[in-house]
Amino acid sequence: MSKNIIKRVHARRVWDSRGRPTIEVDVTLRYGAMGRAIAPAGASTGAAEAVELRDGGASQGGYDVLGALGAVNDEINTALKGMDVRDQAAIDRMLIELDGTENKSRLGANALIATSMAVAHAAAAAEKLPLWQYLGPFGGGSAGEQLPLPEIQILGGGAHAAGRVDVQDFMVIAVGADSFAQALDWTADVYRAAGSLLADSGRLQGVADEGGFWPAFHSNEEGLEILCRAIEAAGRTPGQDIAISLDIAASEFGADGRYRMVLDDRELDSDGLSGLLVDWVERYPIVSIEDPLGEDDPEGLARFTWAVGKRVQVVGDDFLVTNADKVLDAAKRKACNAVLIKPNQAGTLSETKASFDAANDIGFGAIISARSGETEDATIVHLGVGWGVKQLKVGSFARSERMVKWNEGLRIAEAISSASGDDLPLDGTLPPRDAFPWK
Ligand code: 2PG
Ligand code: MG
Repeated sequence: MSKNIIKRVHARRVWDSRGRPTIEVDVTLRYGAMGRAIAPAGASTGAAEAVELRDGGASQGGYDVLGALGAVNDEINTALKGMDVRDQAAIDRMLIELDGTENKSRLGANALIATSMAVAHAAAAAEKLPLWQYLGPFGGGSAGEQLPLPEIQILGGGAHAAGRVDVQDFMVIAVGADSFAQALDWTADVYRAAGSLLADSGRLQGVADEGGFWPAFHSNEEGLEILCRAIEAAGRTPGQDIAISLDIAASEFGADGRYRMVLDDRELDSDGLSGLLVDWVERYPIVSIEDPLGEDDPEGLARFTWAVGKRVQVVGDDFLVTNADKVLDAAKRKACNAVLIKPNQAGTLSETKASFDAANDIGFGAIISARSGETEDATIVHLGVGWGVKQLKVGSFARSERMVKWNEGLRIAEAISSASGDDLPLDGTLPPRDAFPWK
């Protein structure tokens, strides 16, 4: 039907949460329906991620995106004009072929992912459906009627806080919450409590890239202690109501099996770091650890997963870069048991979905995730609900580029309950507890 035919693909330059330029794409259809999406940007990127195209040079410290912008407005617009917006697979194939490189470095993963996501939004708009619904059960998709379980950062470190703490994300997961809204309520209390604890002890230095507190700690382990105390101060039981999740982002402070933890003033080999984390797992209510070892250390990851993988979710982010083949390979090696799903690491929605499908096929857990550089774009929440991804990571519980995602989840929760006719709670059904890899 011609209402689904792409008339124009147009990019403009907008700004992300770090004040850097990024790409926004509008896909307009023949009868005027329009979809819009913005590319996010990582700071602790995996070496094998699809490459975002930055201009280099003097403009905006080298971060400008005029090359990627031109790619959308010229080549991509010409190629996609006249295509049926519902055929996401064909459009993504066209984008991949047009780029022609292994890592999307010619047109840029930022140009491609903003286009690919805007195409999905336009297809949903033509059907007058929100994206989650277009992708999900009411649009003939396969997802359930659940909101993903939020994984929310309380303290930020690593590349998001000038390396002041080596561990990148100290997060909480409200494992005992009954609904999406309750998980947010509980986490808001923990976030506030952590802020007060840090301020009262004079250790509050600021707020890191994703909105988590940026603390002046004497050791990485202090972060775990503060999390437990904040959970208790919020009136919850650590481990039972609210558990701890870490993103070690180990590739940021180690390579070739050597890890330098600056705050703890120690250098560890692969088994040393692994041992330290196993010790933390024994002593703190940790249910999930992301990138515990470097992306170049699959044997170490396999040893770590062997040690804790029955009771802890071991997540590959930099290690798997949202790549279906790498997910399958990791499963064979038994290196980790879950994958972080970031659309811009893959470069197109079809490739992103393929890595999620691969995870499902082999029984890996999956977390759909934002980047440290974000905007008002809330597409990942729609993908999470529409595809049926069980966990969602978008940073902390502050700053609008984060809150826009949590708030979109609340709106979707309400819409699901009124659209379903079943007796679903307005505040968002969460996946059953035994759905998580750490159970
Ligand atoms: C990560 C993300 C989000 P970045 O490592 O998981 O926390 O960070 O976007 O910088 O890669
Ligand atoms: Mg990570």
